[in-house]
Amino acid sequence: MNNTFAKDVVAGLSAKEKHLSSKYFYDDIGSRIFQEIMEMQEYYLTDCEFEILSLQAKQIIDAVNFKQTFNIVELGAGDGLKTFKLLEFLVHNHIDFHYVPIDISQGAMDLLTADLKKRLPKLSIHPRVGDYFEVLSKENVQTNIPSLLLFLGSNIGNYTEEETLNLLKLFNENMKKGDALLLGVDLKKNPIIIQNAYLDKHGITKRFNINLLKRINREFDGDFKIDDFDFYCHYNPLNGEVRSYIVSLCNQKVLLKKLNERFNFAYDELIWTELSKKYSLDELDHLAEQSGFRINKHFLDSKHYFTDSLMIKS
Ligand code: AVJ
Repeated sequence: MNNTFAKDVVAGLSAKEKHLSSKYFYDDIGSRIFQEIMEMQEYYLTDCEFEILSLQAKQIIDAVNFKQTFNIVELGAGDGLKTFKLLEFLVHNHIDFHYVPIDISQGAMDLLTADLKKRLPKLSIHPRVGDYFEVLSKENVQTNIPSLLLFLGSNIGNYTEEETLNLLKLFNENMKKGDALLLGVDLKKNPIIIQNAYLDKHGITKRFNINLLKRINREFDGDFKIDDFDFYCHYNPLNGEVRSYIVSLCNQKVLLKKLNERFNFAYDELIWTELSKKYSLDELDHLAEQSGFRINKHFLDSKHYFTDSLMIKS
């Protein structure tokens, strides 16, 4: 893990167009900053999805329409807060199911399990720690009961269109006919609303990005001068892409002692850190169709900013 991080950092900072992957944002500090982002008023995504799962849990479960005990497998569950309303609905209505949250972080899974045991003592919970592709394929072999997969929070937005298609196909291959996927996706909308969610005036998203440089300093004994870097991001309403960057404010050198690697940064040079892609409902229909699903229904929030789209493996 640490080794891939090192390799990716060196490759990304040696590239002609420098890049670092947003998947490395989430060390303990980064995960805490992400919590702060989710609490910002401008970051509407969390509230929208919470509204959908609070008000439409019954409609979603009715649409899934499993006639027997089933699994709810959540990929990248994190703190699982967004899912709580859905789980609560099921438990309170005595619907038989097992909740299988999967996350790469042991810490996150321990917290989530402890919290849910307290808040929903009757919940049958089977947390798994690991890469979700591995766990997913194992899980599928073990069970012959239907599964509802959850991939929430617009995490899909971090993948390029091609990667997204491959990911959906991979989910599909690991599902049984009739299994369902509930996919949380941020929708294209007035560009100003999207821009404000990412280029926030509090500077929290900036801290989220800059923390990656601090993490590299910590883990590889680097000498990134944090004040000599800034943050920029841009939403392109034509292709639905928010792209985030770290900007070098001067011509400078950085040494990563532990890796014995040096990098030059030109004045105003960019490091691309994140893609947060937004979709239209038509685009989602098309993606679903191309990856072996049929869209059952898009469940939208009242402002129509976000969708939890239910896709069934056909
Ligand atoms: C967790 C990937 C959905 O792209 O909106 C929030 C991460 N980045 N603010 C997103 C993020 C900047 C977030 N996802």
